[in-house]
Amino acid sequence: EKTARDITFVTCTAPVNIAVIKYWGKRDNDLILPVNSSLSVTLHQDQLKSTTTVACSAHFKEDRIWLNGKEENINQPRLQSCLKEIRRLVRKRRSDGDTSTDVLSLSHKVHICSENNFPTAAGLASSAAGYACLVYTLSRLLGVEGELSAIARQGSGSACRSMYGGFVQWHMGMQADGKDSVAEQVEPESHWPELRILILVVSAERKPVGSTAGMQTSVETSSLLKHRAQAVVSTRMDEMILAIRQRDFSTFGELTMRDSNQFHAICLDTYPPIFYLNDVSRRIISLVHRYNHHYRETRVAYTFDAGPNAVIYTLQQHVSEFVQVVTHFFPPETNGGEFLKGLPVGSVS
Ligand code: 2P0
Repeated sequence: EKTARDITFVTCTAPVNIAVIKYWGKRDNDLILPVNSSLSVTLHQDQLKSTTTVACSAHFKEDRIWLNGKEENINQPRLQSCLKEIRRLVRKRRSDGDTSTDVLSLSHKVHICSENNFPTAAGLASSAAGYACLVYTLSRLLGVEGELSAIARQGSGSACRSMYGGFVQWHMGMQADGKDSVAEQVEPESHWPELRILILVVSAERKPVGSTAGMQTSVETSSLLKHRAQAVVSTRMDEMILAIRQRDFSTFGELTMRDSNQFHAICLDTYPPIFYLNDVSRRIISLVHRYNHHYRETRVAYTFDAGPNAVIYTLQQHVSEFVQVVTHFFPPETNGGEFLKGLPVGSVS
């Protein structure tokens, strides 16, 4: 935290998270309450991340926001929800009798500057890191504590999981007000230091159907989505948490691939169908299965979000060989890929 004349500002960073049990579908669109719980791994702090500075001053006339250097509309409902909820916590702290100077005036306006160190268009969970970072930075600037993941959730569902490092579960919750729809750390990043994430960028193009619109159509039309929420995720979540606790990569990897496949099956079951995977994505899926079959062991697992890019989970000892295999079948000069990285898991700070 720094003070330049009468401006107070704070800068924080938050990493991207990659789900191994996917969130797809809301039961409440305004509060962003999901139809099922999900689980993800947060990347390391110095990898793919958002950096946000929030400044506060009595001289600012209105709240403003810049994303990657360009001013954006501050009146977006999700942004307004986050600002409103943080200011509600400030008011609560005030009404609880706290008059310390780090609780800044409620009448002060904020200026927000947020940047990603990765291409937003690549569909790599930019909203998750962005909203997690915004909410955390605001909370530091305004000196408030509380259930911040429930606030980040109202910016973007998956953002609540980037509030913690390591292995993070987003509990769907039962309440209509969403107070119990929060993220919780299952294990810290130090629990499984050999785990690695590779991102295979198949295309940096913007996705044709955004997650918010896509999952809404899925909720309205897919019976597979209902089946998954009612009969699959709960058991799979227990198995996944056990696999993580036991550092059982084989089970972790199989569950991750099955869950990615079921999510994309829901996309096909949506009417009209949504296609996020392309031919290169499907070739990567086949390659991973062939590779694992060769060793008669699940050494590598893929997962795909709302786009064609593959995220690969594996262990440190298999990274260099698998990267060689990938570059053999997808030579860098022909695949149009922009980067190929081995990223350790990490935490938010
Ligand atoms: C996930 N995805 O669990 C899943 C897998 C995409 C596929 O969370 O409407 O951007 O802002 O709550 O969080 C993307 O959904 O959607 C997402 P909103 P969000 O990571």
